[in-house]
Amino acid sequence: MLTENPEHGETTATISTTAAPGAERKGLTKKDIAADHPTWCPGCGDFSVLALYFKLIEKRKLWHEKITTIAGIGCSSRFPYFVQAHGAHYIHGRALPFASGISLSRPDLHVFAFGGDGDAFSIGGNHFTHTARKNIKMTYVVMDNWVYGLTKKQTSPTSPLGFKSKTDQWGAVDYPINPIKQALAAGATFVARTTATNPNHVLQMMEAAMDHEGFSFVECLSECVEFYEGAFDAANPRKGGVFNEIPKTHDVTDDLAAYKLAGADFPGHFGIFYKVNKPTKNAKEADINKNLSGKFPGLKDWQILQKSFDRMK
Ligand SMILES: Cc1ncc(C[n+]2csc(CCOP(=O)(O)OP(=O)(O)O)c2C)c(N)n1
Ligand code: SF4
Ligand SMILES: [Mg+2]
Repeated sequence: MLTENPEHGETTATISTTAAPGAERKGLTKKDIAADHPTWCPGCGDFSVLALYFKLIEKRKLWHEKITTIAGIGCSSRFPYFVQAHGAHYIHGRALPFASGISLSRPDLHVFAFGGDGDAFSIGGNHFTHTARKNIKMTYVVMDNWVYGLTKKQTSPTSPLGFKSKTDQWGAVDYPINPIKQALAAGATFVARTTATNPNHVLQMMEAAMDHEGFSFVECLSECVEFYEGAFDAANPRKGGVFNEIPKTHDVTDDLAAYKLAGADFPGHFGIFYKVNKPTKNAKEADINKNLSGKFPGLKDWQILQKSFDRMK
């Protein structure tokens, strides 16, 4: 498959690897998964997230044909270009509807979506809400850098008050959203927070998210060294900050406790805020399909659908 981004005119080839019949299939190595050389600025936090995604694929022996990597538009959303696997760099803010279609039609795949704070919470804000409330099975990692990086420094929905940007030359006046609170309020069934400067923790959160049966959301702080340098120093012990994990006593099934925890001043807490099991839209639709196909033995799905359309005429 060849994916193309009309905005940047780039293309990337994606491959599927199969072993010869009878031969044992080896796990993918980083060499098998790495595609184009990432075009991010040296020092960008997004490199770390990509490296850990490769690690996840290697560790969990995910084959090319079993994963898909989807993103919207932004620096962070260039992600699928750098992964040698099936995926798409889609429309700004629309990664989740695209990923939803894949998830609902291909329950055998692990669907991963990546994006930035602008992509997720500005233009894609409504899609975030509805994908979360429908509990569509996928993992969504938002690389939050508190700024629009690709378009060279505009205020994003997570930029703090007073942030000076091209759209707020005198400092941001709009109250920022809190991604964790947003995800909880929307109905996400797995909500976690991590930071690109703590690789082990990023991998841990991505693995737990992938194993969750439902919509799993991970906010990953990822510094834009070009337009918001030092934004997350307070969360980085190597820069004199603190990395506070969520207290072990926290009950991850308690949404109110999670909401309260998410309200802590920056740098706040890192880890899994919320995790509950609730039927997914995938499972509910599969049930509907099963019941209907029982009523129309011998008919294919599209023929049953056609019958419904014919009745509506
Ligand atoms: C419909 C549409 N509106 C606006 C843009 C311009 N645009 C591209 S990326 C972007 C924001 C990117 O910010 P973010 O999602 O935070 O990603 P980052 O670059 O910071 O990783 C904007 C406004 C666009 N590509 N399409
Ligand atoms: S502009 Fe910022 S977000 Fe974009 S690649 Fe450079 S450092 Fe990363
Ligand atoms: Mg951003």
